[in-house]
Amino acid sequence: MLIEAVVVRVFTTTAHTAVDDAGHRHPAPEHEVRAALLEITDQDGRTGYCQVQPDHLREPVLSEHIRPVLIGRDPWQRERIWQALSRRQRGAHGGLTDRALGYVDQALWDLLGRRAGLPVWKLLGGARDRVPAYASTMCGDETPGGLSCPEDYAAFAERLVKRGYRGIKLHTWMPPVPFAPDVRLDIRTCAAVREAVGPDIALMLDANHWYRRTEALELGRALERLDFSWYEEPMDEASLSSYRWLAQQLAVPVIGPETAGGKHLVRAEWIRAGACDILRAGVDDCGGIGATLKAVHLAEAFNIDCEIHGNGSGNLAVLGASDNPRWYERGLLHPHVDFDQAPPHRNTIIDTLDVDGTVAMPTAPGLGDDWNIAHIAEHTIDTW
Ligand code: LLH
Ligand code: MG
Repeated sequence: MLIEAVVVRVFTTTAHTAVDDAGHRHPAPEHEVRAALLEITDQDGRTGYCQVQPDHLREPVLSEHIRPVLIGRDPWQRERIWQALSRRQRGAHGGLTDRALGYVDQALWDLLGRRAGLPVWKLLGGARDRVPAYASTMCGDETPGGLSCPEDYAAFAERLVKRGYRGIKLHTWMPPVPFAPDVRLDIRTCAAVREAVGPDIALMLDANHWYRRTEALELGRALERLDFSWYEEPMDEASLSSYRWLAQQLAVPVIGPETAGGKHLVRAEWIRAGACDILRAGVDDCGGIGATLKAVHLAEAFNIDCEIHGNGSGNLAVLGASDNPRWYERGLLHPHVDFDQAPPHRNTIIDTLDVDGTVAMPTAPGLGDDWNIAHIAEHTIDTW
């Protein structure tokens, strides 16, 4: 059964968050946004879906790179398709991103799972049927009672623990917030949260991503004293040497790389260089489910964890298929946003939190997303 159509369907939906000038997400009044689904359909009329950023998968990318590889190909040749796309990246000069490969890979896995009548995490190995979730906060802001000061973070952390979370990751302040970045403020915030939740809750920090080495070291030393479980992206990840320098001086585990290009290959270099104690990969950064699993298994072979960046069904599929990530990243969360409310284009959310702080793997065939197909059809504004 061969692939017959590859379409991006753009539709409108509503959101309660928006990104600032630097791409960090914050609460916003309810407003209409554009979203999109990548749909890969076979000759039987079965379709695999992946939600995509419409501006990250434009028509020229589909027509010049993706359709020529996929149309007429057996979807069960998923790795062959991925390798063909991966090799096209060099000649595409940035036009075919790791993210685009990730979207295609997830939609293909969804199609294969639906064809097999199995959830993808089971097809991939079935390592566990639920995973502990950590609460991942939004970045700091200037909203009183939001995430505007150490006391706000501490109060929010107490709420999260009552909700069942056994782990919390703080994203602190980053520009364009006018008083950011500020190492001392980050330290005071981490201390306030540790004080609020006590010693038994795992805490992690994802701080300003552009500190200098000396600032990153000062912050890392404080995290050691506060018994944090990991320290994430305090510097530009393009500098492997800086992370090696940092990891060699700190006892708190340094995790990375989250956003560096180069898929599983660059992650091998980070392990080899001793630039991280915990590896990091996610389906949208690393080129899809297959490539993220390569990174996870690579880490396993070195007896290190690989923590998964981001939420969603593709990342859950990886988590259900492996056991050296410890956590699912649930968020981004904020005291003023109801994360449990499904947006209109979904009937239910994929990652309901149970009282014990875990999330169950989906049971439906494929990736398990519960799309509101009627809403999407009625609100479609473009297809390419
Ligand atoms: O800078 C941000 O807005 C966050 O760090 C964001 O990228 C988030 O996805 C993240 O890093 N989670 O770990
Ligand atoms: Mg991060």
